[in-house]
Amino acid sequence: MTEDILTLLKENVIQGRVTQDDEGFDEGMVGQPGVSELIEKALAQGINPENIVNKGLTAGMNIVGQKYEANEYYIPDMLASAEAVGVAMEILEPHLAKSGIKSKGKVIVATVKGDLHDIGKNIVSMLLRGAGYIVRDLGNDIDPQVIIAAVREEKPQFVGMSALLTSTMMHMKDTIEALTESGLRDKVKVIIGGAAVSEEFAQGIGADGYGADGFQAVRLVEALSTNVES
Ligand code: B1M
Repeated sequence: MTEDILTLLKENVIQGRVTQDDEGFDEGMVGQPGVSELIEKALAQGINPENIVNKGLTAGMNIVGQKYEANEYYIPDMLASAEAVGVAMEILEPHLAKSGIKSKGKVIVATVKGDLHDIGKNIVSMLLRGAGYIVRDLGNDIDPQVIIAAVREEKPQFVGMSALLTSTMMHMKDTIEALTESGLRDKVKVIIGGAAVSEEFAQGIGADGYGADGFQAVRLVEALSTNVES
């Protein structure tokens, strides 16, 4: 029974179905329970929230990632799945806290100053949440000093910045310099991403890593976590 619900959950993440009213990627699924109904059902049956996240949500998003890399899924499909996971995580959040599952760490995420592109950053935030991190999303058009203040106050292990414009990407460098000037640079790992930037750029500005997509961002944070105190 547990496995059935988790399998259904995984399939509905892949289908990008938030509720029973949604069509889904394959269509014709209206009326069948979506992710939100399945999460409620799983919780009512006492299924461990950690299994719900790992075997349902994250397992589903892993398949979505494979489909995206294989050009079988496009960005709207990925967004639908990411939204389903986001809704699921909102329902699960209080239960995760209650069940005593330790979060894997905290990540402050922002699109840099002058840049209003937030779709990619939102995907990264949702995937990180799905992978078990607490994400504080500062939004878009975020001044370096706002990031510094958030690091000081919230003491995250990671800062993640996104930039889509060649005219705004240098604010990533400004932010890293501001972290250094504030004596906070060695307290956080900095990862960056977005269409304007690259691995080479990340190295050039002294970031700790670059993620080409949301899944790479999660893998990067997981890899860097082994070197970070929580
Ligand atoms: Co604009 N825009 N845009 N735009 N826009 C681009 C980026 C552009 C490449 C289009 C083009 O000309 N071909 C171009 C930039 C050129 C350049 O700088 N070299 C451009 C421009 C010029 C502009 C304006 C200046 C246009 C104007 O007004 N004249 C203006 C600037 C506004 C501003 O920011 N100040 C502008 C405005 C907009 C809209 C508001 C209309 C809208 C944004 C809506 C929104 O985000 N809420 C928009 C859009 C939609 C785009 C395109 C078409 C799509 C961007 C997107 O959402 N991609 C874009 C062209 C393109 O990229 N094909 C374009 C989907 C998203 C999932 O991908 O964000 O790359 P992406 O995120 C990926 C990865 O990059 C990675 O993971 C994500 C998921 O896989 N990733 C990270 C992202 N952040 C990460 C962080 C990480 C790790 C990975 O770690 C922390």
